[in-house]
Amino acid sequence: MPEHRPRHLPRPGRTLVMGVVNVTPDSFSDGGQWYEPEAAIRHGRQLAAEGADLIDIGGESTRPGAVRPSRAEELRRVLPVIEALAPLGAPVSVDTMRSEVAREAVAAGAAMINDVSGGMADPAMLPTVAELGVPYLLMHWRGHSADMQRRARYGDVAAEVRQELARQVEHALAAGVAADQLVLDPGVGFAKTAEHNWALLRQPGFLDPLGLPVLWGVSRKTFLGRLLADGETLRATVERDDATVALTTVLALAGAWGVRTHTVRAHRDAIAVAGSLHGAPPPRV
Ligand code: PMM
Repeated sequence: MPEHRPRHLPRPGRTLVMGVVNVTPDSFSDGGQWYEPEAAIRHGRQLAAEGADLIDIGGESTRPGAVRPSRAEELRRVLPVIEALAPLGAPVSVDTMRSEVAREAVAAGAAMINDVSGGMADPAMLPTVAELGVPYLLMHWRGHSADMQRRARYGDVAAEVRQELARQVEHALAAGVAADQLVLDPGVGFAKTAEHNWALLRQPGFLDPLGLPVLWGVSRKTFLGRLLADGETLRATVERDDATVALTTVLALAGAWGVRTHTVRAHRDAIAVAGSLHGAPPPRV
């Protein structure tokens, strides 16, 4: 195994920042910007230089209504980028719902699997994760993006998301995934309306009873576009970063394990501020 492939979760003693590289023509937040491998690799290097703790590389857009790429196309998108970025220092995670992509990504140097379906999209995913023995980010999910917003129906959103995540954790453990390799994600915007997202964010410790680290992906999402809208016009995706930093601050103060974001430096700064407020000694001058 190459040395750049840690088998355990990083635990830097503060909220960590996962920087996003979407190697897709159509992701909602940065669609097409990093589609060419050279552009994606340059962007990943930039995120690592800004202090990303993890670099998340994905080849499938999960925007509402997105059409899935073939497995071959997904591999063609992500593998060269993983191979180039894995040796740089910041561990790489692969954002995929497909077990075959996860397996090839780990062979190419990925240190973590980020599965937005939490093991539901591909029945081979959980046994594959168990076999590979790498950290696994398990997100709350109710179905593919094409029609997921039809599934945004809850009585008590926090209780139901917690219960459904607990069920997937059971499946992961039963498949042989080690508990200390699991991170949970509430899946902001996935089969959730803006009001559902805010309800979860108002109680950021709602997954604490499950006893696992939690990462939040709120960066540039539509509910922020709506919050900051000018009349009927949503705030443009790339102009939602300041609001995303505000949420990172709140989540860091609440003790989140990690945040998944499109920019890095401002989030590292916000987390440093939150750490100081929490009582970590301020750096000496
Ligand atoms: N959101 C997106 C993609 N992957 N992974 C995790 N773990 N959590 C998320 O919230 C998440 C994700 C969609 O956003 P993007 O198109 O900006 O990557």
